[in-house]
Amino acid sequence: MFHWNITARLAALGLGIALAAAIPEALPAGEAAAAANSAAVSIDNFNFTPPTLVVAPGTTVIWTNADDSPHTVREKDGKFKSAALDTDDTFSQTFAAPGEYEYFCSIHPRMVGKVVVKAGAKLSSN
Ligand SMILES: [Cu+2]
Repeated sequence: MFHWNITARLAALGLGIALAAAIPEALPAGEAAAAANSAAVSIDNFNFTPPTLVVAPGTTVIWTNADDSPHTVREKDGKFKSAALDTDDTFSQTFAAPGEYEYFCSIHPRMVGKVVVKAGAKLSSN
């Protein structure tokens, strides 16, 4: 009779994980400019304020829901749309192309607003 005393040794796996985490040290100039150029729309008391916002191309518009009710921000042709925003939630959209962007709240369609993007527009202050 043979008794096979087998020692199973797990070879340590040499996992050569090459973490190619290329983290850019600086944003491209265009993104930095966009980040610096932002405008705010408040959603309060079932209104978008200001109802019409005029911005320069490249501006990021940030909507903040200051209401207790959920709201959405939805462009009428679906160019952009937010998820339902709860209180204090925000939605951002950067506008590169000049034009008029009408939007509404899909939960309360009577709530409407507009972003006008045109070259040379001053940054609106609320
Ligand atoms: Cu709403």
